[in-house]
Amino acid sequence: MSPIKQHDRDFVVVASRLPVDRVEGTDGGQEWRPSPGGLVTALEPVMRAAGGAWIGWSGDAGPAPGPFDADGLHLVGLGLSETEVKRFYEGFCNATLWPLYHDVIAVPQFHRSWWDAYVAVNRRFAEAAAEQAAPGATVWVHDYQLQLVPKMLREQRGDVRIGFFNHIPFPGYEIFAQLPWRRQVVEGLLGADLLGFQRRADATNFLRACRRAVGLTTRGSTVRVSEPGGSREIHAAAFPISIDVKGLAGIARRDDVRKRSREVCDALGEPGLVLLGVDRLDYTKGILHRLRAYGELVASGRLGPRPVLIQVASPSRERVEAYRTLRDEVEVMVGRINGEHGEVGYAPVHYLHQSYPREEMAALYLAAEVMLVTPLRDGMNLVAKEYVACRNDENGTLVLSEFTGAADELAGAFLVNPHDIDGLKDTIVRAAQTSPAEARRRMRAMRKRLFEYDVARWAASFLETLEGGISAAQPAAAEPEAS
Ligand code: GDG
Repeated sequence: MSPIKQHDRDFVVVASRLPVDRVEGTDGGQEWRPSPGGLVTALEPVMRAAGGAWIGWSGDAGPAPGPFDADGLHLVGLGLSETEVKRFYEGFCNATLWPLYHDVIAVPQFHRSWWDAYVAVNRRFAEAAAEQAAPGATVWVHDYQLQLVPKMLREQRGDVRIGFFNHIPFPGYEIFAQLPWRRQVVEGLLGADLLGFQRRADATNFLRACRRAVGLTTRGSTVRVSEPGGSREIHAAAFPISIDVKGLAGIARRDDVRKRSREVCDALGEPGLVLLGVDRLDYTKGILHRLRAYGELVASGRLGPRPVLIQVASPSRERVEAYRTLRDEVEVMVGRINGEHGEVGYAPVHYLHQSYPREEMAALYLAAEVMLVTPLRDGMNLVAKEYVACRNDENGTLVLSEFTGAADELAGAFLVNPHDIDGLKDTIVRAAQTSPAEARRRMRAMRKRLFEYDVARWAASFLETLEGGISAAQPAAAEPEAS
């Protein structure tokens, strides 16, 4: 553990989770293992250059691990009690805000005790940020779990610059208005100087909530709020997140990964067609709709002989009831399709309720002729971008829900409305039957966009706008490409 130093960090990231996981060490003690995600990849260079700190929860119930250095990053671990894990994380974050912000696909639950826990935990994060930030520092707060932090932090530290990025959609006002604490949430967010969203539509929805829930006036992407010391301008705009494109394309180019991809195909026997789905097992991802469409296609023979769908459904939020129910439903449907249409040596669906290393994921992306990304609602969806990044061979087609942020950017995809099962079936068939030349043209267009705008550019454009204020507010909004 490094000695606790305060007020000396020029750049502070505040996210619900630390970019490391606590694991059992070889000596029986506890160790921290990096959990590489897009966010840490994007922010690591900025963190290192600025000697930044990352504030987050370790992921377990129990006391705070406190500040420590891991892998060259300064981490400040906060603790959540077992009750807070239930009420804040599983409750207000995952059973109130998550369904509400994803168009009420599941019914959001509103409990006052959950809200109280949300306020208390947000306050703890804000206090930790106030303690770490140097005078005039930049603090970047992430996601729906921490929407009250900007205001709470500003109240303590009027000198810091505060950015907030929302990774999930911001809902239309008729839905958002259901939240009993809508005003507090909007006011919490307005503590920031810059609010980033995945799509323009999310920013527009937020600006409308400012007008309707708080009665503020908005002008373009700007909201003006009056405060005791004068008035302040806040900007809300789209900054579509991306991935470490070159890093992933590099993994997909490796000999061992390409060899593994051939092994996967061999292990499937002689599949007529390989389709792939990769999702956290979450009801927003449209897995049931996808399975219904695919099952009917297999039954009708429209995909030709022996198609195989590999469905990776990585375990997620297993203590939340809606997720347990979904798992049961998915597994019943997979069993039914395989039971009715499989035979000895052939299963139409390979369902994998597991998590895999990045190399294995890249090998699967390379094996897939048709990638199915069909969420009912998704802020961005990184899986779609990962598939495109891996296809150095410019082969493969992407079926993509129009209700994802990625659909605004990846115009070479076959866009679908996943609620329309017949439309989904027709689109999957179309994607499977595309000529190689047409598939290549589409893949090239998607790769061009992706390689131009990777996660480093995303972070840089957000931070530059935050530093530059209104005159630099030229958000990297996604412009659809001609397809
Ligand atoms: C939220 C928003 C937004 C999945 N299984 C394995 C694995 N994954 C990786 C994927 C991808 C990531 O998890 C999932 O990212 P998504 O973007 O698809 O979705 P969410 O988790 O819901 O993320 C979303 C995102 O935040 C970023 O702003 O795009 O809209 O909901 O990277 O590859 N990775 C490995 N093994 C697995 O088994 N290694």
